[in-house]
Parts: sequence; structure tokens; C-alpha cells
Amino acid sequence: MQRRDALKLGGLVASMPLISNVTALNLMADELNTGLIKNGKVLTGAHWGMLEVDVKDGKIIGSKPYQKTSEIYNPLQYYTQDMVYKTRVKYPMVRKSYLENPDDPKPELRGKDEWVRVKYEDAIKLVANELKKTRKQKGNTAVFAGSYGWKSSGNVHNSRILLHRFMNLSGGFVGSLGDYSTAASQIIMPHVVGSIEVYEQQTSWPVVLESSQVVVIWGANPISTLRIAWTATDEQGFKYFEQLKKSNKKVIIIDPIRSETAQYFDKAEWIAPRPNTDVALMMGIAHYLYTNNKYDKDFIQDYTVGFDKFIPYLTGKEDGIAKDTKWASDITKISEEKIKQLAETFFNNRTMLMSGWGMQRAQYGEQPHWMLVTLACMLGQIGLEGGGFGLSYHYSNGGVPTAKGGVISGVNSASVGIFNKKGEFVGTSNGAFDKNGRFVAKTNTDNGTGQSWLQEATKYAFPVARIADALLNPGKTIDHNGNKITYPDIDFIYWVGGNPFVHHQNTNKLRKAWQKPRTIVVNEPYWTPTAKMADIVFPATTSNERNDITMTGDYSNMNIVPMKQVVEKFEESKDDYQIFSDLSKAYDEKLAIAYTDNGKTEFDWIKQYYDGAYKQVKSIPDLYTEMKPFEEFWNSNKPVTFSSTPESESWVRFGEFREDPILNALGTPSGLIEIYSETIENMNYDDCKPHPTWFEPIEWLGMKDKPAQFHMLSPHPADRLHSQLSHTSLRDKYSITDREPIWINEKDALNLGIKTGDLVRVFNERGQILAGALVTNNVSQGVVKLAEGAWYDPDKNGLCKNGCANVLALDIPTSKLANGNISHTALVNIEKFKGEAPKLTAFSNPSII
Ligand SMILES: Nc1nc2c(c(=O)[nH]1)N[C@H]1C(S)=C(S)[C@@H](COP(=O)(O)OP(=O)(O)OC[C@H]3O[C@@H](n4cnc5c(=O)[nH]c(N)nc54)[C@H](O)[C@@H]3O)O[C@H]1N2
Ligand SMILES: Nc1nc2c(c(=O)[nH]1)N[C@H]1C(S)=C(S)[C@@H](COP(=O)(O)OP(=O)(O)OC[C@H]3O[C@@H](n4cnc5c(=O)[nH]c(N)nc54)[C@H](O)[C@@H]3O)O[C@H]1N2
Ligand SMILES: [Mo]
Repeated sequence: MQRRDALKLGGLVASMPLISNVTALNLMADELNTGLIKNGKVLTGAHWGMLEVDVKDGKIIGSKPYQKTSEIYNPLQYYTQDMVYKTRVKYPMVRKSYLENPDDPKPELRGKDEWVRVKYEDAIKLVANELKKTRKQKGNTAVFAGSYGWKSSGNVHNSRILLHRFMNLSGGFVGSLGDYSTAASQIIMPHVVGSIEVYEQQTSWPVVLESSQVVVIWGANPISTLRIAWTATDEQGFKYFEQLKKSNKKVIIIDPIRSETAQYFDKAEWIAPRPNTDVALMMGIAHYLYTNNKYDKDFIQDYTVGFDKFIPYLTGKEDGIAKDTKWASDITKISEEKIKQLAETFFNNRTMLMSGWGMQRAQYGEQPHWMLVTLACMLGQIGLEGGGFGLSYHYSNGGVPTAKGGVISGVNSASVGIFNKKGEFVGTSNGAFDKNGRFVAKTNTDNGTGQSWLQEATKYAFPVARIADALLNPGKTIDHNGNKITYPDIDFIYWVGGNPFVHHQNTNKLRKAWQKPRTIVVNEPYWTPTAKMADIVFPATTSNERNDITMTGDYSNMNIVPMKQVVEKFEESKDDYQIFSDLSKAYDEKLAIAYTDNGKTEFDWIKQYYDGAYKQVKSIPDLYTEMKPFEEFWNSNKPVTFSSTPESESWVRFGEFREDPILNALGTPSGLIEIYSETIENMNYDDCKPHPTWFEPIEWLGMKDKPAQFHMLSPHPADRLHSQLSHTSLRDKYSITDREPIWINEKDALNLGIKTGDLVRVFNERGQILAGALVTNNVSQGVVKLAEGAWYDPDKNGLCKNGCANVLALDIPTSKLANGNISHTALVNIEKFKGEAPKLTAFSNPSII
């Protein structure tokens, strides 16, 4: 299970039996209001918030936020009708050459072939047969179902976990490690502070508002990124950033882009370093503090190890280069004066260093947060009210005090199926059939196949962003965090809830890699580029076409939200749960019994999860009245809201560690903060040394012989969730010349002869795209901003007509330690596009027979 899934589900799922033994409920329709509302308002949840959807004559006509928490506008909340009615896949589809001969499916025609509409039952049979065939011919290592992606909110219809559940029960699959978001930090931070930090609760906002004197927003854009949450946002983070603005505290923003956040904090100081040079900036500050004796020696002494081994590097005793303010200024292009001033400000005030994740999504992305922690150690405020650092204030409402109440669980990925000698499904290691043919939780003594798989699977799982590399190089061995990983030979891919042809770096390389497997299956509501690049597409429902349940806030766990089905299922769309139940059945009758836990419907699951939380809450006497029995909750069309506690409101990250570092030791080998890591020293990597290090990235503005002129940053889009919502009419508000906007600095634009509204070609040795120019001083000179998430839309020559940033990004790992993606490291050239603008086809259907 991904860390973030664990976070989302609280500790609860871990303590639940994998296959529960609950009887299907067969709920009575007259108790539970399960009918659709044809006219009126329906409450549902999305990543972008609790929504009130307006329905007229059974059709969605609009949506808006269910409640208002601040004045900060969230444009993502108003387009539910487009999410249901636009750009949908209507029927099950098979690529022509694949249908003609699945054994010789001409993979080079993916994305070019015509599509054939097939009967749902036939598509199910086809996939079940081809999956069996692949496993028989090549084993489970040939089946890749890592299926990274943001899917939709909802704890039942969790497409990725539903896929894993099917793939596990039917024999096993190769998955992926880590994520695209925080790959570098989630690996380095445990070596440094003993926890991943990026998905941990932060020092509570009320404490920050009370005690911090200076707040540094370092490479973070919370006014944009808090528009969404992994579960569903409760927008409480906005409320606190709003209070921060009103507080008149000093806010410093360090970002090459004057982001939505920098624009919102109009009185804040905006400091724009060269992209990918923050480590040098931090070292310049650290050097100043050290040489001026302005650092907390007691903190270093009591709470850290290895400072003494870092100092020779900082001062240049080790390599002859002092990392002083002059050195830092040359690299970052921030003046020495400013660097010294930052050092003084940080040291003389209670300072909270809030960092986003953009700067670790770059080559050597392990270093920035390691150096940030080192700097925070020198400031000595870690574990004090309002001081130290925080790596998650910009994400899923980190720092919003955790509410006391119930936490709902969600669908789990089950364990690996066991098949007897005849090839029949007989259960899993902890689930078997009783004499009535029910699948129940019990130790399975059948020693059929499947058991050894789990060990195999962990051996073959590879870092998520190495997907193209893995497809292209089966059998290759790579280093990863002190281990060796051998890539499997992938022949079958099943993807749900993600859009790799938008999210993965170096699209042209991915296109080549994508031709390796024989079979690619995708469940998608929309004709995304990934759906267009598949062999078989099942049309999936959106969350508006099914019933579900979610929590909000991720850290706050503030609300339990009924996600009511708003409208009928679109055309022949099916829920992922239905698709995988049917695939299970086609695979093996009895497997479907295990898959559905003896025939559970969506409402059986929803009630089970709700009742679990209800039971928890009942054991807390003063909270009992907050939650109603399930039927009442569901029929009320309202969320259950829990409150924070005085303890959660005054909570300080690392507070206990500071109080007693021996009793509350960190999870590092020394129990202390590791500025020097012997674990990493033992790995002996040239691209991740045992202490924070400045490495020159492969492409950056300060390099000699630049391969291209501008540094492209591809941060997260303010007006989408990655590629989600791309096809809605919200796009009309931000697109330029019907393309993704690219921000170009005024002086640069003048030199290039480009004005706002021009169609521009952006290119480098990896590929080319079209974008719409937005000339602005909100981006520093030499830097361009092209948000990730525009749907890849190649013409015959591979030019993306829509402006997908990843066509230009590099597909190499951060380092051998974490193997994260490096989206924010790329140089590009820009020119005004000459000739006739090609027609956009990103949101059109492919050709269908
Ligand atoms: N250049 C660059 N690239 C980046 C990044 C960057 O900063 N710069 N950031 C990276 C990061 S951090 C991330 S998280 C990734 C995000 O990459 P993704 O998570 O792949 O992006 P999404 O657009 O959210 O893709 C979700 C897909 O799931 C589909 N979907 C939604 N609900 C359902 C459902 O119920 N069932 C099924 N079957 N499908 C559903 C949606 O239609 C959509 O196509 O991008 C990464 N890529
Ligand atoms: N609206 C919206 N919100 C989202 C998402 C979305 O797609 N849309 N995606 C969600 C997901 S999955 C994730 S992982 C998070 C991502 O959260 P982050 O990774 O924090 O978001 P980014 O936008 O990639 O980067 C944040 C800021 O870092 C800056 N930055 C980039 N490179 C550098 C650098 O070298 N130095 C400095 N100082 N700054 C730099 C960017 O300009 C940007 O303003 O956001 C989440 N929230
Ligand atoms: Mo992410």
C-alpha cells in the first residue's frame, strides 16, 4: 500500500482482517434512500472539495462548493456537468489490430490504429483470456499493474486498489515504489529525521499564527495546491493562509515564479533564485551563520549528529570551495546582501520554513530538503512553537488540527490467490471457502501455486518513475536506496485512474517504451491520451455516477461525506468495481466470490466503512451524538463533521523529541537528526553523498554550453488537478490561442519578438510542443512556466499541439538513492510559431469504426 493510502485510511486498515467476514446486507430500499434525485441538490465529494451538484430533469446543470471556509476562490468546483458529459468514452473499445490478432497486435500502431466498438461481455472475456495467456507464457512478472494516478475520491470505487485486488487474487502482479510527488524526499527524510515528513501532520496552524514571526514559503504554492486533497479538500488550509495574510507577519516567498501564492501575499517579499539552485542558497545562508557564530550550538550538540563532518565541506576545507555568500550568489543570482539578510532574519526571529515539493522534483532532489533540515538545525528552532521546518503545509491541508472522531476505512488490495493443481482458485493465505461455499477469513492450508509470489513481487517492484526505463530494459539491474532492483520483462499493462501519457517525463521515450508489451488495458471515463494509446478501453463511470463515501482533509479527518450518485451512468460506462468483479468471474467463478467478499454491493461496502467509524465514535462518550446510524446519515445528504481538540490545536511537530530526545528518539540509526548519514555513506553513491551536497544539475541556467536557452518549470496547474478537468470549459478561461499557456518574462519576450497571444513552438532535443505565450513579469528572466497536465496531442511528427510539458522533460532519476522524477530540470528553446496553426485534437474522439 502506498504511504498516502495509509495516511488516508488512518491506522485502521492495518488492523482489519484482509478479507472480512461480514454478511452481505441486502439493504431494504425503504430504509435507505438509494433512488436518484431527478430535480434538486445532491451532495458529493471530489478532490476539489465537497460539492453541491444541481440536477434538473435528471441532468447536471451546475455545481458549487457545499460550504464556504474562506474568501479564496477555488475555480475547480464549478464544472461537474462537463466532467460527466464531455469527452467521454461511450462503449468498450478494442484497437483494430489487437482485435484482429491479439498474438500479433502491431504495438507500433498504438495511438494510430482505428478503434472497434465491442460488446462489454466480449471485452471482459478478451481481457481475462489474454491475461491468463500472458501469465502462462511469461509468469506474473510480465504483468505490470502499478497504475500510478490520482483517480477520483471515494473509498469504495478506488480504481487503483480495485485493480490491485483483482490482480492479487488472480495470481499477482508487479507494482511500483514511491510516487511522482515526493519520491526524493520520502526516501531521504527517513535517513535524516526518521520519518518521511512529506505526508506527516505539521505543527498546528493556530500555533504558527500565535508564535511564528517569519513564515518562509519556500518553493511552495499553497494558494494553488490546496485547491485539492488526496481524499477531498475541506479547504481549512485556505482559512489559515488567509489568517496568515491578515496577521501582517513577515512572509518571504522563494520561488523562480511569482506564483498564485506570491500574488496572493502581495505584501510578501518575493525572492527568485535560479531554478534548481536552492541548495546553494541554503548553504550560503548556513556559511554566513557558521562563520558569524550565529547558530544554535546546543541544538546541534543535543539533537543532531554529523555537523562536524559537514562543516569541512561547507567551509571548503574538504574540496577547496567555500560555500560562502559569494559562491552562493554566483550560482543562485541572489545578491550576497540578500543572502546575509535572510540569514539574519531567520536567526533573529521565530521562523517557520514551509517548503513545497517542486524543488525535490529535480535532479539531486534528495538534497534541498536535507539541506533545509540542516539549516533549521543551525537555527535551533525545530520542536519549538512556530519554528523549524514543515514539508506539508501546502498539501491536503497539512497543519490543520486533527479532528477527534471516526475514520472510515476503504477497499483493500487483498492478498495473493492460491490456485490448486487443476488451476482452480481455492483462496489466499488467509482466506478460504467454507462448506457453504462462502469465502471466509481463515488460514489456508492448500499449498497450490501463488504463495511464493509475494516475495517475487517485492523483488521486481521498481521506482514508479522508472517505468519507461523498465519497459525498455528488461533484466537491467539498478541501485535504489541501498538495494538492487532488477527490472521485470513486462508484457501486459493494466492502468486505471492515472494518465501516464501526461504525467511521465520524456513522452517520446515513453512512446517507444510503450510499444514493448503485447497488451495494454485501460479503464477511463475519458478519451485521454493514455486511453488513446491502449489496446482495450473500458469506459469507467465518474464519481458522479455511483455511490461512495469519503473523508476530507487527509490530516484533519474533519468530515465524513456521503458521495451520492448524482446521475445515471453515462452510456455503457461501468464502475471499476463492476468491471473487476466481472473480470474476476470470467477468470474463475470462485474468484469473483472472493473479490466481492461474497457478493457485496457498493452500499454494503459504504455501510461497512461507515459502521466501522460509528463503532469507534460510540466508544468516545462525548462524541457519540455527532454520528447518526448509517441510514439516517445517508438520507440526510449532509456530512458528519468532527471537531479538533485542544491537544491537536497546540501540537508541535518534533515537540516530544525536543523535550526528551532519548525517550522520544527519532527513527534514524542514531535516534537524532542526521546531518551526516553513515547509512548513506555505506551505499557509496557518487550522486548522493553522506551529507547535503551541491551538485550541478545536468541542465540549468548556470551551466557552460547550455543545450537550450530557458529553464522550463512545469509546476502543478492552478486550474486543474494534473490532467483532470482539462477537457472542461474552465480551459476556455486560461488557455491562450487554444493551447496551454507558457509564461515568458517580458524582457525575454521582447528579445524573441513574442507577445501575449502568440502561438509559440517550445523545443529541445527531446521533443517539441505548441503553447500560447503569456508575457509577464511573474516569472523571472531566463525561466518559463508551463504547467504539467495538458493532454498530450501529437501530430504526425510528434509535435504536441496542446502543450504537454513532459514532451520536453528529462527522464532520468534524481539519484541512485531515490530514483525520483526530475520534472523541474529541463532547458528549452522558444520561437514564434510560423505557418498555419494545426487543429487541436486533444479532446476529440479517436477514429472509430
Ligand atoms: N512535468 C511534470 N510532470 C509531473 C509533475 C510535475 O510537477 N511536472 N507532477 C507529477 C505528480 S506529483 C503527479 S501526482 C502526477 C499526476 O499524474 P496522474 O495522477 O496520472 O494525473 P491525473 O490527471 O490526476 O490522472 C488521473 C486519471 O484518472 C482518471 N480517473 C478519474 N477517476 C477515475 C475512476 O474512477 N476510474 C478510472 N478508471 N479512472 C479515473 C482521470 O480521468 C485521469 O485520466 O504527475 C506527475 N507529472
Ligand atoms: N491546483 C492543484 N493543486 C494540486 C495539484 C494540481 O495538479 N493542481 N497537484 C497535487 C499534487 S499530486 C501534488 S504532488 C502537489 C504538488 O505540490 P508542489 O510540488 O509543492 O507543487 P509544484 O507546483 O510542483 O511546485 C511548487 C512551487 O515550487 C516552485 N519551484 C519549482 N522549482 C523550484 C526551484 O528550483 N526552487 C524553488 N525555490 N522553487 C521551485 C514552483 O515554481 C512552484 O511554485 O500539489 C497538489 N495540489
Ligand atoms: Mo503528486
